[in-house]
Amino acid sequence: MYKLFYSPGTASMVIHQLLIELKQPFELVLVDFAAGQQKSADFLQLNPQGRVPVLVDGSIVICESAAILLYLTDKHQQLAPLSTDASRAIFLQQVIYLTNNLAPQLRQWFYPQDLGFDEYPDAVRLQIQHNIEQIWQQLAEQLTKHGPYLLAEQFSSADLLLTMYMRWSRNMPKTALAWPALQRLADLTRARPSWRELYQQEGLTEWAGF
Ligand SMILES: N[C@@H](CCC(=O)N[C@@H](CS)C(=O)NCC(=O)O)C(=O)O
Repeated sequence: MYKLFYSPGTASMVIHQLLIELKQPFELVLVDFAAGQQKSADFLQLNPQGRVPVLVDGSIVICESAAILLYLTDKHQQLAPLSTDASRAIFLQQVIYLTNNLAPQLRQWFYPQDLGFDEYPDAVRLQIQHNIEQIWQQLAEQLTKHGPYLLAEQFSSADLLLTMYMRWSRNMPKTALAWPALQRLADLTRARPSWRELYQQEGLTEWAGF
């Protein structure tokens, strides 16, 4: 059985929802951020970065949400095109684009201490906000032309990843839902039974969409 180290509403969400979608048995292990458990010696042995998610599959320990996503979709051959499918390249591109471009900007927004600040000076905060909004704009343009999903008509785990990132923008000055094509994708993901189950299991309420 998989073991997922998680914290509600954080980067572990996408893996949690994916495991529900894949109908795989898993055990959830709460990493209590308020108690600083992500920096405990035991947890640092699993992930020296002190971050969730971490997935344990027997003797295999995997960190990094995108890597876990690719590992699980390959292993179960669901929610991602197979390596022989024409859409595989675009799937990889979408996942890597999100994790290499959007995720670091969001991390900066929420973790000023990563850059040595307690709170950002206005100019820095505005620049990060601008960078994030530019990415929403690029994604929205793409989805307007070739949506509603990141693989056009084909729903995939990349959409779960993007929806998680969109959720994090809910209290930003301009949320991802300001772009209709992004709102459409978010609504499609949020209409899935796995989303409701995820919310119940993590005790989430905000941005439920149901
Ligand atoms: N690149 C990593 C980022 C993971 C990450 O930043 N997780 C955050 C929660 S969203 C975390 O564990 N934060 C705890 C901390 O930094 O102390 C991934 O995608 O898995």
